[in-house]
Amino acid sequence: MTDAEIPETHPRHDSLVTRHRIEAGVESGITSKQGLIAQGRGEAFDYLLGERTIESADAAARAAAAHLLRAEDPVISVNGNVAALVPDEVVELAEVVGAAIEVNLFNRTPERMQAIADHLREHGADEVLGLAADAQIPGLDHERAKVDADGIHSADVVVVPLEDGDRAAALAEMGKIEIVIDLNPLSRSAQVAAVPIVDNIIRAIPNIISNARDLQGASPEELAAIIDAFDADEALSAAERAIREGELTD
Ligand code: PTJ
Repeated sequence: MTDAEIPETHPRHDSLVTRHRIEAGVESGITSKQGLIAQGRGEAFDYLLGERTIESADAAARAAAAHLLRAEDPVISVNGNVAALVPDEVVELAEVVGAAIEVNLFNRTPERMQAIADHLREHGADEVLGLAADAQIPGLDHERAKVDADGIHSADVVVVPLEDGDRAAALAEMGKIEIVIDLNPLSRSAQVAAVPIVDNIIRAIPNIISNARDLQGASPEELAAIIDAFDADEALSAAERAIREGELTD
């Protein structure tokens, strides 16, 4: 079944489309098998959130847009799940905020690196970083530490969706401003982020894009005010409350 064949009226339409994309990602060598497990975990949190963008995630998406517009060298990190789920949206966000795109994998193999870079180019990316791997994130074991010197290594703001906690912590140690997209507010990645967006990536990236378009002409003072008003701890607590106390409808 393709995306188009899943009826829009189906009560779990978005969830089925997402599953289908991850499955196709595994079949084409983009997504790791562990990516299926990660997707299942994310889905459980999303179900408890009511498969909607909660208010605190909306505020986080706006703060993320403000950070990205203010950044000197923003980079969007892409793994196998992100490439399978939102390739068009990653390319669009990179264009709107002037960010680089870098493939950075937990289960790194040359074949997957290449397949993901090709996939992103097929979806309109001009340049995809990550293959040079000529720099290291300090404090991590070899494969996971590999990054590009002119990409993640020198970035000031990094978008790290569905990230492994150790690497997110190591990037924060390097002084990067991290924008983490993760449906689990208790994950270490979300906890170390300057801006944790507790939302499904299929909603979060389009939300950052529309906020970035809206803030395109904003003054540095306006961007600073949005960034200062955002409280990461409060956003995480609000997400945890929503998950623990949410009312299930079906
Ligand atoms: O492609 P690779 O080799 O880099 O591997 C990528 C995965 C995701 C397999 C790897 O980074 C991994 O194992 O991640 P974790 O530790 O399972 O963490 C993934 C996090 O993303 C979990 O907290 C999930 O709840 C969350 N998540 C899963 N799907 C989504 C999500 N968050 C937002 N949107 C989703 N669709």
